[in-house]
Amino acid sequence: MLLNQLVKTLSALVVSVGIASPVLAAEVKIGAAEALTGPAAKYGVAIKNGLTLAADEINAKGGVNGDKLVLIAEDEQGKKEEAINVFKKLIFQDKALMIFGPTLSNSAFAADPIANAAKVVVFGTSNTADGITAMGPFTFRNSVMEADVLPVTVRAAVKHFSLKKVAVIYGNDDAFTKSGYDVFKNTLEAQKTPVTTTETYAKGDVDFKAQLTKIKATNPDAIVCSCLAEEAANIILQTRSLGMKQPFIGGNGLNSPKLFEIAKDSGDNTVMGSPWSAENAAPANKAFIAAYKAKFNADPDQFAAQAYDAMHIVAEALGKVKLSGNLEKDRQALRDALPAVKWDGATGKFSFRRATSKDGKEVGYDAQQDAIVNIAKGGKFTLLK
Ligand code: 1QQ
Repeated sequence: MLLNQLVKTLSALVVSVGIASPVLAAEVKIGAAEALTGPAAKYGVAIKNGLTLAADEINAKGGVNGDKLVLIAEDEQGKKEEAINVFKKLIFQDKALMIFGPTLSNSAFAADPIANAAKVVVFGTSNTADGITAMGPFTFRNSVMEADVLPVTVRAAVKHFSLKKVAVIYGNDDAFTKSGYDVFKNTLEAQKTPVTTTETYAKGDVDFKAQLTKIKATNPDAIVCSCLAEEAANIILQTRSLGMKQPFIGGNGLNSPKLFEIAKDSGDNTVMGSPWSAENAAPANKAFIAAYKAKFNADPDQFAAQAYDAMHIVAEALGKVKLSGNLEKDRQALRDALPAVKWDGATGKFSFRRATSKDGKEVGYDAQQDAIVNIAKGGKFTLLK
């Protein structure tokens, strides 16, 4: 209380000497557990940037009900154990109101139960595997599930390339690549596209020649890849070195400029779906892209856009909550305010959809958003028309 008083007095002083930026009363601590180093950092750093940009914009406009959003970003390295450690630090030590993250679904399955047990909102901006929000009522995400995106992607790719049969490759030891594979398998069956062969690899593999040689022998029209970006890029490059020219179809893992840093133009004709496109000329997206470029001197990607929107979604919910200073109550109040939020941001119109509950268990909320299908041309994704 004394501290609050002091902040207010200091704030008044700042106002009286005429500094232009708004003066914010209290601090609302928002945790972010993201992969800031290691192979998943290509996603995690973009996410941190998106969260930072949104928080800075919100604070510059007066914060949330006069309070300042303070982002506490910690590196969970894309590893389960680290995600658990970082969640514990943010919840029990930093006493964050809520947590964004972790970057990978694989880590979310390990760490989200901690947030649910502590009754703290955990908000995934990049987790797309099945079952994430089934972990508990405090789990939210604005990342669109592979189960919602892949059927749209596959249908568009089959039509565009007149595909008759495809081969499949996926990582069988990662929750996201495995879940994406399950969705691809069901989708291909439902859409009656035969699979010539299904090959697997493990996290960290760099040589895919054995699997690709088998795929080549079955002569598919395209290759479906449920992969993270770096593996996908190496798979694409090695396919070309084996003289294979097939287009690729992928999921959320491919939504990164990293794909083209490694695969360059060899990645052309890769088809993937996302709610976000750099070409979406909606004012909110144009403003986001311009602000991101100005702040980070780099082009944003889907992960930055989803994180940016996610911070705005949380701020919108917080705007409806009168924070009491009682952390337990405030965490619950944020949880209760989130489901009703609707937002039209960089990724377009967004609302929450209650997850499907199995065996009557209490569940969280998924993203309700349409996917746009993209195709790679000249080393970047462009809308597939
Ligand atoms: C997941 C994903 C990855 C591509 C996140 C970066 O979608 O792990 O769910």
